[in-house]
Order: sequence, then structure tokens, then C-alpha cells
Amino acid sequence: MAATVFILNGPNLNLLGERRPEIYGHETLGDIEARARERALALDLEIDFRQSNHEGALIDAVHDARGKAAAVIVNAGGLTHTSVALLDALDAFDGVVVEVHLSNIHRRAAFRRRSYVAQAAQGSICGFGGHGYVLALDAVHDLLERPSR
Ligand code: CA2
Repeated sequence: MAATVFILNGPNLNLLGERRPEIYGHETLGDIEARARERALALDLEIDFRQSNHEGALIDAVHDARGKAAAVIVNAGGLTHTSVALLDALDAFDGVVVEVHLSNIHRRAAFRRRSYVAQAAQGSICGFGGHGYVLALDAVHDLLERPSR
């Protein structure tokens, strides 16, 4: 049976494609979801793709992943840099966690360089736009196939 991967997106990611293309690219979140679905199909992974502007809803989604998903890919948006509560929820998830950002957060303002999410993640991918989600699915697939890595 195909393993399930939750792909969780935080605040303002629903606005992608409308503003700030110089930072976040021209793709909408729908375009990114379509790309992720295509890759997941090729990797024989099932995906549950969600976006919320609410911290509690994202935490609930991580709780929901417990017992349902083998991995969580998370772009927590601005909550990346602030949310100890989301970090705690990810810490309570037993499977693989991969952090994704469209932009290279290390080349931006200093406050964006700190990521709470990173502390719960096996790895982080940033700076590759929507392609980062495809790279994250490849990483999840690899980690699930070879758990010792
Ligand atoms: O680069 C990323 O993926 C971010 O997670 C995007 C967040 C930002 O707060 C993080 O530091 C890095 C922002 C989400 C998208 O916000 C938009 C704002 C204006 C127009 C379109 C999207």
C-alpha cells in the first residue's frame, strides 16, 4: 500500500502567484499541488495537501498525521520563525519531517534565518521555488526506502 505524506502549508501561501513573484515565483499553490501530485504518483506516494492561515489548524493537521501519514512536508510560512507550538506538534509526530521554503530564507532578513520547524525536521529545502516540494517528495521517498540514512 502506498505511504501517505501530508503536505502542510501555512499562512499566506494561498496568495502565491498574486503578489511578490520576485521572491516567491509565479506559480500558485494550486500549480505547486499539481506538481507534487504528479511526482507523488511517480513515487507511489499518497498525498494529503492542505493550507491554513491558522496556527491551531496546522497543529491539528500535524496531530491528524499521527497514525495516518509516514511523513509530513511542511512549509509553515511565517510561523516557521515564531511557532514553538508547531515545533512541539512536529516533535510528537513519529515519522519523517521535511521542511520546505520557496525562497532562500538564509539570504533574507535576519529574522527569517531562524526556523523552529527545522529543529523537528530530518532536513530542509529552500530557495528552489515550487520545485522544492518535488525535491522534498524525493527526499521523503528516499528516507522511507532507506530509513537508516
Ligand atoms: O519562502 C517561503 O516559502 C516562506 O515560507 C514564505 C512565507 C515567509 O513568511 C517565510 O519566511 C518563507 C510567506 C508566505 C507567502 O506570503 C506571501 C506574501 C505576499 C504575497 C504572496 C505570498
